[in-house]
Amino acid sequence: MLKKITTLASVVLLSAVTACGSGGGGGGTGSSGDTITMGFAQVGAESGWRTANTKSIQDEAKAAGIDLKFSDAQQKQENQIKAIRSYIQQKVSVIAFSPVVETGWDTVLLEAKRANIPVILTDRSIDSDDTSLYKTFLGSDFVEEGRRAGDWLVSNASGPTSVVELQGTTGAAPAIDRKKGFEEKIAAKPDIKVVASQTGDFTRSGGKQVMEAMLKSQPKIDVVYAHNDDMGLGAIEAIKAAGKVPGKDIKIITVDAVKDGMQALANGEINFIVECNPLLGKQLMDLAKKVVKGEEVPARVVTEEGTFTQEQAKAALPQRQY
Ligand code: GYE
Repeated sequence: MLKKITTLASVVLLSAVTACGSGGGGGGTGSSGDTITMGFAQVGAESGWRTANTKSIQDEAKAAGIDLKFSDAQQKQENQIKAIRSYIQQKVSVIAFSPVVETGWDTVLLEAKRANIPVILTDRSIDSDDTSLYKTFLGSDFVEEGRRAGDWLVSNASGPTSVVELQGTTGAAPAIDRKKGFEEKIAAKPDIKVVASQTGDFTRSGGKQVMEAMLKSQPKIDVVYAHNDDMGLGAIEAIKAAGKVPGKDIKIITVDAVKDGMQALANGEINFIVECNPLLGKQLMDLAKKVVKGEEVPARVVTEEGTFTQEQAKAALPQRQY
């Protein structure tokens, strides 16, 4: 499984359920004619992954003839809630968003439901008992990504190994799940210990800052596990500034596989990357058309992904789109 590379995202459809709700999937009252209007509340522009994700959504909305209203919440939940409320007021046909954190969405999503506007979760999920608040969730399996990172370390570590973890945004699904999957796998080797774990907020500057502090406070660091490429790239800067060689003195594992990360992997500064595919636009627009028509959609759509070693990164880089 570790060796498997998927260059193009394909889709695994899990449990198909009926798109419930009051006929027609709601919404649409404010759209002119047959044009679908989508309100999309993006997390922010915190990483290379996010930039590629935003471009995919904008390009594919255009290609699908969907009128896209797009907002950037600058990593703040309150901004996303405001954007969703404004989409409700504008009576868009469908709302899609990538929740910055997992909890605290019930109230605003209930407002959307009462306004009869269907909601699609993309990329990140929410933690709510009420699954009627959204029609479907399209995105990666973040626990599995964490497991793949842990598997690699278990097969490649020898002797006592001190790991520092750079976590994503506190409370975000990918931060919670990537930690969980990784811990699950390294538990098999008690020699591997996470000696420090802190958030770098999924940004390059955050990763650099946290790594600088860890290099000062930790007597021995063998491995960095960063929840995304950008934080790993920030950590590389800090490691170099401390006079150490990234990829050799300190091994680095990241998640995403965006171009800058893949380049660092090919150069030997990162040791292993778990892929997370940001190109969700096409699948999102297809789902949006269906929920607006009131058609059946699967409750969960999982993007299929692989992993990259240094050699595999060298081979894949020339064709990498993002
Ligand atoms: O891994 C990270 C971004 O939610 C999967 O968010 C996404 C994550 C991605 O900031 O780079």
